[in-house]
Amino acid sequence: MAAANEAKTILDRLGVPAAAWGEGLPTRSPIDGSLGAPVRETGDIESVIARSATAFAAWKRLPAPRRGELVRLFGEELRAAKNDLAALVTLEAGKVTSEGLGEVQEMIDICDFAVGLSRQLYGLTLASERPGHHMRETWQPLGPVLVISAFNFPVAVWAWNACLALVCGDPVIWKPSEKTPMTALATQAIFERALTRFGDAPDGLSQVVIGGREAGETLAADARIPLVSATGSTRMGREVAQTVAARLGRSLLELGGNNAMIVAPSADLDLAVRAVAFSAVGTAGQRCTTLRRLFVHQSVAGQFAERLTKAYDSLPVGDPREPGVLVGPLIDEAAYDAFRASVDQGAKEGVLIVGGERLDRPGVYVKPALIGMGTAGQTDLVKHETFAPILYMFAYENFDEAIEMQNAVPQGLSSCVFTDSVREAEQFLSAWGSDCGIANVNIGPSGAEIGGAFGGEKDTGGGRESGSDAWKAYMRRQTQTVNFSRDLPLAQGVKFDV
Ligand code: UN1
Repeated sequence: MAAANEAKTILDRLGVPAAAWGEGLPTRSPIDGSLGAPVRETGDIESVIARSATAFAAWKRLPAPRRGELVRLFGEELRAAKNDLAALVTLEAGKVTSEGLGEVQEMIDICDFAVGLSRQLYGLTLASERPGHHMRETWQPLGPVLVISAFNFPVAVWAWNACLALVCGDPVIWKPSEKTPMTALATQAIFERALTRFGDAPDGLSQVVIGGREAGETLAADARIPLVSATGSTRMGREVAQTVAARLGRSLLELGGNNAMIVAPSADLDLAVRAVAFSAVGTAGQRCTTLRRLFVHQSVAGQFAERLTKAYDSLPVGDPREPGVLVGPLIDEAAYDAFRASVDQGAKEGVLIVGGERLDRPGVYVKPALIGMGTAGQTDLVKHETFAPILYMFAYENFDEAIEMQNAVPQGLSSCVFTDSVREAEQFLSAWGSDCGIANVNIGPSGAEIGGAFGGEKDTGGGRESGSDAWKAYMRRQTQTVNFSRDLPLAQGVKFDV
């Protein structure tokens, strides 16, 4: 059966209503390039926003732990549907089976995190300068949150946003990537099971908008949506940020990465080779945290390149459903064009050490490319994020220079160093070190856990999602002062007696 039709069978099983299909976006599987039935485009965006605003009025009145109960039920439904949803992620985004399962696990994990959080939306007690006064800081629900998600994490990144937003008291409007509408509809169907069990949730608490760029623009421009959380390219993020800023809304951006690894002379090279393999070629190089630049100390660069070449040579590329396959397809032909152009340019600027070929089969399957750049500087090619499995390898002489090079790109998402030197590791993690949102030691740059705040600086957009105190972005901070005295002292000692 064509992969796109297989996906349809799963959607039917998950209870996606027949009305979801119709005139609108085509569905597609990158596994074999097959087209499925189109999904209906959302016609009336105005009523989606209106429903969300109405839902907010009711949802914010429920106590946060009760809101957490909905997310707890959602986590249960996800556990029950894990295999189906993971299979869909594989069929629609092309991830290998284990990564598809991992993506759904990431959703389950954030559910658990959000449930705990629903009892821990802590504020502060502040010291008032006035006698007989209490001052505190409280976090209040914010309002409808728009989540714009990308094809490469078609469901997990929505879940990071949605689970936090829901416990914070905010309804969610989801505009998934045009490339992955089916996983979004499936997730919505699973969420609705949790809603039914929950009972008294307002209508329109979570809605999916199927559509293209225009739909996203209309939503982003609407002042009834106080927060827009967008994941995708820097180009898209810039547009969204400007639209949202023009109406003084808030945006939370998780955009491009150009993530690096430094391999120091003392590094455990076995570990480093394995880390490079997962982070540079996993998800066919289509994670925002994918390793794209490698700086290896010149004393070990030769042997490291050799070992990497061997690893790259034996990479199983193919149908992501097959056991043993580690590299699935690129999402579409446009992704291939970008891959081809960058690999060809890289071969001119440096040496194409291994990979770069396209496999002769339906779908876009490529051999991940390793390009040696020697001791050259970083050109525009290297500074640009090509969303494909291409790794540029440089040799470095001096650790400070390696850090400087790793920071000398417009993006600032993830970074890592492989070293056994405490000095190097601690320098990398210091203010003189990595300028990224994520900095790791003896771990690759991708595959972050949900418990940490996820995001990065510069062209990556500056937003933080998922763990730590990222929840605060989904709430409104309120400073409260209460006078329990029988006097009315003014702050700063101002006198105003009438
Ligand atoms: C993304 O590629 O948009 O750290 C998110 C990781 C994943 C999330 C990636 N947990 O690679």
